[in-house]
Amino acid sequence: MAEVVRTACTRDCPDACAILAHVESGRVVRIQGDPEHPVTRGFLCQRTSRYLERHNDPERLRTPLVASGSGFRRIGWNEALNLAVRRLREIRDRYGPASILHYRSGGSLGIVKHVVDHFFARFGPVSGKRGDICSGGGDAAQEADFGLSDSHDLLDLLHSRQIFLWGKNPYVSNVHLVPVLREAKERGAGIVLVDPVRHRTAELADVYLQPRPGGDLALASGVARTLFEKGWTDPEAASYCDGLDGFRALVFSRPLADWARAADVAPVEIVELARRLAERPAAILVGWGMQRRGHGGAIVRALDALSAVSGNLGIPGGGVSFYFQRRGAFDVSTLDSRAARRLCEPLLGREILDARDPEIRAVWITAANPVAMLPDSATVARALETREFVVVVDTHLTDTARRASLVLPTNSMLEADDLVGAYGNHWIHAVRPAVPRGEGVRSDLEIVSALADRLGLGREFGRSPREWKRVFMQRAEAAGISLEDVERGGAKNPFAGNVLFADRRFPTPTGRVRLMTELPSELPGEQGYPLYLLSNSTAPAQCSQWSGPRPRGEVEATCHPDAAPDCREGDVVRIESPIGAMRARLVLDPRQRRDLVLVPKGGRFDEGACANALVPARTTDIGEGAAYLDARVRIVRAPP
Ligand SMILES: Nc1nc2c(c(=O)[nH]1)N[C@H]1C(S)=C(S)[C@@H](COP(=O)(O)OP(=O)(O)OC[C@H]3O[C@@H](n4cnc5c(=O)[nH]c(N)nc54)[C@H](O)[C@@H]3O)O[C@H]1N2
Ligand SMILES: Nc1nc2c(c(=O)[nH]1)N[C@H]1C(S)=C(S)[C@@H](COP(=O)(O)OP(=O)(O)OC[C@H]3O[C@@H](n4cnc5c(=O)[nH]c(N)nc54)[C@H](O)[C@@H]3O)O[C@H]1N2
Ligand code: SF4
Ligand SMILES: [Mo]
Repeated sequence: MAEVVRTACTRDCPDACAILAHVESGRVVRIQGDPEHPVTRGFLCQRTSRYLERHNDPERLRTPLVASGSGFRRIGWNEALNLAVRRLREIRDRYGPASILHYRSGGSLGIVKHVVDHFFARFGPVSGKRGDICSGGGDAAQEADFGLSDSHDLLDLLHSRQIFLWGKNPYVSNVHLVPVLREAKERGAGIVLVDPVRHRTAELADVYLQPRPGGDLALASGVARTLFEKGWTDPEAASYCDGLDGFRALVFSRPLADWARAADVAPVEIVELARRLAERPAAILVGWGMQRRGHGGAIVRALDALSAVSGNLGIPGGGVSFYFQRRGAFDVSTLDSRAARRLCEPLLGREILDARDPEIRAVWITAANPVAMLPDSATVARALETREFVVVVDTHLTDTARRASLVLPTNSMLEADDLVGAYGNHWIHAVRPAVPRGEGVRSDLEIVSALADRLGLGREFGRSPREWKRVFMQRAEAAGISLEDVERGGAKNPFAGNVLFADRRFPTPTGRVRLMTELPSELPGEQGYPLYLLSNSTAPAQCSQWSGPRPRGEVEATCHPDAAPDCREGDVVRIESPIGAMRARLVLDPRQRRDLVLVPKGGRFDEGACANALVPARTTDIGEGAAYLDARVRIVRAPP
């Protein structure tokens, strides 16, 4: 008899889908999107539709591994946990807790994962990270401008007359936005796409602009200038914006033709964007890729300003949406989040190598593959290889896990017991194990509970996942949404409204929007490396996690024929940057810009197929994000 278990997707994805897992004789035989869920609408993305292959993958780790010679030796859980406790305690007691670094990333967005941070705060506090490789620049921009970063309800887009997809590829990285866009379009909304990379979403758009990578700051300035010149700004704007004169002066500092040239678009295209933005209500959906640049924060600030001066803030169908507060419904305030010090995430490799007083001697890695996913992979790899003790908790032997002293195998998402909130809509869900976790694996919570038990760290670590969920749901329960509600198919975050800033009051020091009034200084070029390396999300992969069979050989690199003049379609090429290289198979596409090459954002470092081997470690202008997409490269023919 098949049983259907309701759960939710914990992957680092804006959608947080409601999943129905069909279980027969203790095995998950099929997963599907919940047809009744208003966002999931019965379908899952390409990568998670194939998740069963990852769950059942013969390469999944089933037993702890300890480094031995140049490889690993299998050990039992008891031995593994005792070893971890002994080494962590020795290093903490001898060199101080700051000599241990805990690094957690987006392998699972489950809220119960915060208990791992809590454990390391109580055991130490140990060193942690600061900044945010994913959204640091944009978060800081919206916090500066509005006092917080959040969004209108997803379905509020059905009230928009114009929808701007500014640096977004929802067909790949936000698939449950696509049906909403289609519906809005059927109701007459215009769709504008701004993206230097030509991709499938362009087919959905009425207007498509293909600016220079990072040209958005100039583009937005030109649009704002046009709004002022044509008298299309909101006459009330001065009543809720600080810095209006300064922003106006900024956008008038150059003529429209200059802004157009800097953005590499035509002046008429700028005027068309301004016209559509003035056709209120217009919603701007800000992608995440674009703010992973040296000027990433300034770009998002410019889009915030566009929405403000065009009168689109706080009205149904308007807004400038970058992020939905996925943790907003959950109460994690009882958890300890202290750190002895914080290392800058985008620069992590160098920061580990350079840390002093004390040096970093041990690293514990939770739900992350920093060797493949952080900038400057080689330095991250070296930083880990040169530590005394590195523990990696993962389902697979990743580029990072291969550098561990101890690898602890963990559960898949279909065995997870957690809570999750979306960052592309306001829904929250319970994650429930469709099947019990396999014998050989332990959840992150079980692992830290076992460590805490051995260390005598207190009874709270003995709580079950459900007991933790009750704690985290307390605030939502008080607002009328119970754990049982979210277990029955999810619920909307009770603290999120449909329209953000509807009263046009902002949680800034003055209660008003703070407009940007200065342009950042020019970014340096990279002599001899004419192409931008755009390492974007791809449909079959979740960052470095592929679905289906293990990829082998070269990744695909797509560019305009003029960007690789001596090469032909299908050639194996070397893509080189000042710090590294990768091999790739060339796909030529005359619709792309001539100044960029497109590769997958994930990858396999040890196989020479990883974009981050080429990406220098640099921070964004604000928020300590990672400027991944400013990496410059050249394409050369690979020796046979
Ligand atoms: N299939 C799949 N989905 C994913 C992921 C994945 O790995 N695979 N990753 C997930 C994660 S971690 C995140 S954070 C989210 C969000 O992921 P995002 O980073 O938003 O997604 P991407 O599709 O990589 O990037 C969005 C678009 O930004 C564009 N872009 C890059 N530079 C510029 C620029 O200078 N200007 C403009 N206008 N556009 C630019 C890119 O060309 C791309 O089309 O997606 C999640 N979804
Ligand atoms: N070049 C380039 N690099 C990028 C980006 C880019 O645009 N370009 N985007 C960046 C972005 S947006 C992000 S968010 C980061 C993502 O960086 P990461 O979060 O490091 O990315 P993943 O490759 O998904 O690695 C997560 C790991 O967690 C494991 N895992 C899954 N579930 C669990 C679990 O429950 N417990 C534990 N312990 N492990 C689990 C997975 O098997 C996987 O190996 O990458 C960044 N890197
Ligand atoms: S990865 Fe995103 S789109 Fe795919 S199933 Fe999970 S939440 Fe849904
Ligand atoms: Mo991300």
